[in-house]
Amino acid sequence: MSSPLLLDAYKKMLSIRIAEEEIAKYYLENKVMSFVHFCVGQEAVAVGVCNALEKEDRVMGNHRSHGHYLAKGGNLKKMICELLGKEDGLAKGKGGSMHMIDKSVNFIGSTPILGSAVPLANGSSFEQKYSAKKNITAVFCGDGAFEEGVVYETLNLAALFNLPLLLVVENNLYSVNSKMRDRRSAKHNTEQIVTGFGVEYIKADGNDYQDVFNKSKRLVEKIKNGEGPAVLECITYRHMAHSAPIFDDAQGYREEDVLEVRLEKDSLKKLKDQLYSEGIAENMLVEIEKEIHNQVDKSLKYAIEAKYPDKENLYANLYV
Ligand SMILES: Cc1ncc(C[n+]2csc(CCOP(=O)(O)OP(=O)(O)O)c2C)c(N)n1
Ligand SMILES: [Mg+2]
Repeated sequence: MSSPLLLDAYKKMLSIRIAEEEIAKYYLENKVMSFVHFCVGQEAVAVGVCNALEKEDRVMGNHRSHGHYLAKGGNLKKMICELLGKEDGLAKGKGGSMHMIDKSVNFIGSTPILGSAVPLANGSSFEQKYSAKKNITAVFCGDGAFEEGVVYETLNLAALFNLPLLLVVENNLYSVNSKMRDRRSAKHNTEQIVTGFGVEYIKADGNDYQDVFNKSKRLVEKIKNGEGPAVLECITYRHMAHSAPIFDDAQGYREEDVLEVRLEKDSLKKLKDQLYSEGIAENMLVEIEKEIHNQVDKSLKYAIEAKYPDKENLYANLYV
């Protein structure tokens, strides 16, 4: 992959990380009006997959979707407004971190009920196929959500109708803090489950941008070629706690992904090392980081100063 493409990916991943690290500070000051599930450590999955998509391709997310939204070309100001409950937010400040939607970039929604976005995304891919559109829908779900029954119903229907669906299983080893071996039989085999439905399956190193991008690209091309749905399982590490911007290593539940390993295998570190080895100067990366901080600060300032919804609009667009 050429240096400009890698540099572009690095900027996107670093923007997500810096945005979340800055949001974390506000969260700890109780200024964020919503639960937040941080994706620090998982940026290569979001950017690797979304870089393999076109703007017209659609994406759906879950409860941990800041990275997915920003990687799809989302607007950071609007995302932060949503977290702070401001009217200019993606769901007019009423949805929070787990209910983001922005049709202008074909991010068609995120839902925190585990697995629930998967059949919705399948509906979108059904519409794409039967309207003879050339695009696909990609949906992200975690390893915990992959255990929900509705995911299997979706795989069955997607295969039956040969739908243009890419299911990205972001396997960060835990569902909250519960380990795979406490949730699945030792004989559990995700590849066999997926291929048993007649759906293609590929595993990627979710801590490696190039691996995620190359495998996503291959699958997206096949799906667009009418070869049917696919699952990309990305093994990745969540650096922070399940739903707070704190480091929870002291809880002792982590095994493979202890701090030293997370830092060593960090996708941003890997990309940075690759850029250095291709001759990118250190001061260039320092400047890029400064510029990203500037942009994030501006977005935060904008969101802090933005207005809350008027009282009379509080119940507008609410359906339940
Ligand atoms: C149907 C359902 N059950 C339980 C929950 C509570 N819950 C929210 S996130 C989460 C863990 C999800 O794990 P995973 O799918 O692996 O995603 P990760 O948080 O690791 O990104 C749980 C149990 C929920 N949101 N929906
Ligand atoms: Mg998980």
